[in-house]
Amino acid sequence: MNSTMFYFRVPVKHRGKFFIEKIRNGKAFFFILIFATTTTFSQTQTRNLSGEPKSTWQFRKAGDSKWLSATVPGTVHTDLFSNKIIDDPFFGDNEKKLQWIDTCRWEYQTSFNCDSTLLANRHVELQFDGLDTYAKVFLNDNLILITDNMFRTWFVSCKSFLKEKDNHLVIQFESASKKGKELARSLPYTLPGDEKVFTRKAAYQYGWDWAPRFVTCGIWKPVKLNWWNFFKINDIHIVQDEVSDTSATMVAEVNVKTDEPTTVYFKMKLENADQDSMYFEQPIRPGENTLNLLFKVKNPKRWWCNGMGEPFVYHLSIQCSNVFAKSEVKKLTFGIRTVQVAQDYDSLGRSFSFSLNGVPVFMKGANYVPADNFLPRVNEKRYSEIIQSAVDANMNMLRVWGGGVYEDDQFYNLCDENGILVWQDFMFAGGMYPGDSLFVENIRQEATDNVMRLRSHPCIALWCGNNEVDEGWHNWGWQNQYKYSKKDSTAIWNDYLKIFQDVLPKVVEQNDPGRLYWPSSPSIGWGHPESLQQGDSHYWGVWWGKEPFEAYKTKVGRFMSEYGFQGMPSLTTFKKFCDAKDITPTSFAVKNHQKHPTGYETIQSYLEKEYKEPRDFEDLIYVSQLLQADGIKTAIEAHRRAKPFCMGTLYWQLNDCWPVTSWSSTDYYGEWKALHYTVKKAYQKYLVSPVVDNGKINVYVVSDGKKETNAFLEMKLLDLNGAAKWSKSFSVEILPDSSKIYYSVDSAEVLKTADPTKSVFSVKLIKDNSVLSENLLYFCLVKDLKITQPLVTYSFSLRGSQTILELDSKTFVKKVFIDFLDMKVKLSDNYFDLLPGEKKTVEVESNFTSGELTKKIKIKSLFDTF
Ligand code: BMA
Repeated sequence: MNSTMFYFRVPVKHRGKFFIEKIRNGKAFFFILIFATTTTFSQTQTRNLSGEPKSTWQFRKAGDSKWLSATVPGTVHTDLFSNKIIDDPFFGDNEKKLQWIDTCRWEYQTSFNCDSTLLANRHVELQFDGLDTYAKVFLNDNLILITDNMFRTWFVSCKSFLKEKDNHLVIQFESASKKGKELARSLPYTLPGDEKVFTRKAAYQYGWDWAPRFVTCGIWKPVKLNWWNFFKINDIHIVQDEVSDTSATMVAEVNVKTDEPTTVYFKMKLENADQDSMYFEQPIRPGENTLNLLFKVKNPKRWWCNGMGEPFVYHLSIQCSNVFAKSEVKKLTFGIRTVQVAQDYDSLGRSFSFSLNGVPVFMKGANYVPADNFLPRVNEKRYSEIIQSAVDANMNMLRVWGGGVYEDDQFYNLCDENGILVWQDFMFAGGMYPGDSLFVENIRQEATDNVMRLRSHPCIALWCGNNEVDEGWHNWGWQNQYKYSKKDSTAIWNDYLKIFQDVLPKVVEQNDPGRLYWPSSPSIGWGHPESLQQGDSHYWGVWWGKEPFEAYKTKVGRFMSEYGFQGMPSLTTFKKFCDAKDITPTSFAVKNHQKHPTGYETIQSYLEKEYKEPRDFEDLIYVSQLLQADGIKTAIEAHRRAKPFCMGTLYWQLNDCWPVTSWSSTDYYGEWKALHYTVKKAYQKYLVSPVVDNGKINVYVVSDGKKETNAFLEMKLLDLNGAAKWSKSFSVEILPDSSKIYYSVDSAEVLKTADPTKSVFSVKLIKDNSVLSENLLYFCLVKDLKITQPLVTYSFSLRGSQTILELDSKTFVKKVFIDFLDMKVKLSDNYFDLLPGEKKTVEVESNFTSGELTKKIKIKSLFDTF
């Protein structure tokens, strides 16, 4: 494209709205002049006060005379820790000793200069991206802001309070838990959820069944100083209008604020598309103006989720100008895609099926919880490791759970770039909320701030009102527990309806129309049969209900948004929060790093059924991980086999906020538990899944592929020395987007006289010499398998630049665990069964040489725990 195209304003009416549309040529020279020469007042500038040039922030306990150095963004706990006032909050049972922190008031201060040019601007404002939670902000002794919601962004016009030298900014934090308790006392009844439901603060920080209680406070997001003269761009929202293969019509909804009538000009450029800059012109009125700039993207590339294609993200730059001034260049991204949720009535209930760009997609993923109790510690590297672990495990969706936070922009950017759709909860979980007008207004603002911040991300799939609030109210016996009168009960439920059926859906409708608002997850509690016929389900019959893993095979709903089982983190992780002498099941440290009231007992009761009693703590860790992986594998495969009845599975939970025994598949330090390797295989595009049903072995193949493909199905019954006792292979035409039994046989016919305790049924789906999916089926409990002393041999080699670890054994090996202890090593597979005579290839990613790896490697298998 050689010539530059220039456009000027012609408001056109389209679908009831006015758009500013491009027109060829016209005022070409004028536009060039505007953007090339308007430099007099380069305006809308921002300075980050958080850490400039190095942190000048200090903090102290209210009433103390001494100020200590602070990190902003940060939290009071991490500041106390880095000043060596407290020990590591995560270590041992320090949590118990640190509860005094949240009963105190804390103060932060900094000072900064503003040069005369800055002060000459008509507008100067302070922007607080996140204050946790009850704060009073003073600028040069003037109270300029009072806050009560950590999820909101606050802007304060402050020019009149500023001077050139030594501006003193002080932020005082009240105790959120005290404030919550005080608010709770103002109601005539007790709300489930204690003080936390009164405070708009991340609920998990009050303690959860996987989180410690650290009700922290502080300046948890950046503080900025903004200044401008003539106009300010408040917001840019990219909306998709019409899309065909050759063209997409998009609208940049730009919100601009001005003092005086003026004409603004926009220069817009798609940075990563072969298209010319676009120019727009529009007179604006004093106050806020929303301008709809219509633009086209030629031959648009769609955004696809992981496994379906490229998650293509467009990079757009926008600059605004009038004849006196121009704004900084704003950079933003967007994707071209549609996401819908079909809820069609059928003979079995009502579907719940996501489709992307009109194509139904089975959702494979997990629930995401905040990655730290002290959120400012989560940096871009940590976010990318977490999202990468989702991508590596073949996921296409994460649910941002409602007891945490609306995540940082970096999280959503990474989801956009990696094709991970986000089920976004609003931040309400497991309690009932007050409904007074102040509280409701606060929520409305919070929801508006966050919907506006996140709506242009292609990853956002739906907005969900809350986590387990509806379920709790209807199924957890709160009415009896709190002895509500009929009147109280009605009042509490009406408050629920106000927030989740009125305020939040309206915020979504107004700010992100077209995106589904789903009031509560799950839509129906797991005790009710209807929960498996419609909506999304949290199935906790396994774990909370103590039902066996087998129950996962039948308790399959339309969209499984939660289910889970705990596994312990690795010994390396235990060593990071425990003294060696405390690594015992009964130590305070180990007990404190299990937050479920009967967590270890529940693990033990399932373990006894399936496994032999582990010899020691190290074995317990390993076996607990195997158990967790067995359970969730059973669930995931059942969910996928039930496609298209079931169209999604998100297990509980992907990650942790501290080192703990929990339902997570990757721990606080990013280490993969056995479960995560298992998920990676269970979420492959093609899944071969053998299952015994009514005396028959049914071999399913599940395909998430959009095209028919042929492959080779190879099945064998092997004894534990590798001798084939039965075999069958044939080619199969795998139907697109399907789940189907491709082979069914009486298990007696396969087993014949074989000893079930010495047999394994192996099934492989092979295409062009590579294995698309493989799986094993056993005919007895793990503890009854007659496994013998394994003899694993292994070697490292290089394939190109890729380090390869090859393993084999003459006898069957159950659950090979390759351990490099404290060395950071990423493996393509781990915790697998090794069949006699079959070579297993594992890709190894690390900064170590083969020699170093050989020195450190430890190989363990289940036999070693007997
Ligand atoms: C689910 C979640 C969390 C909880 C988890 C494990 O219901 O929504 O509230 O941590 O169960 O108990």
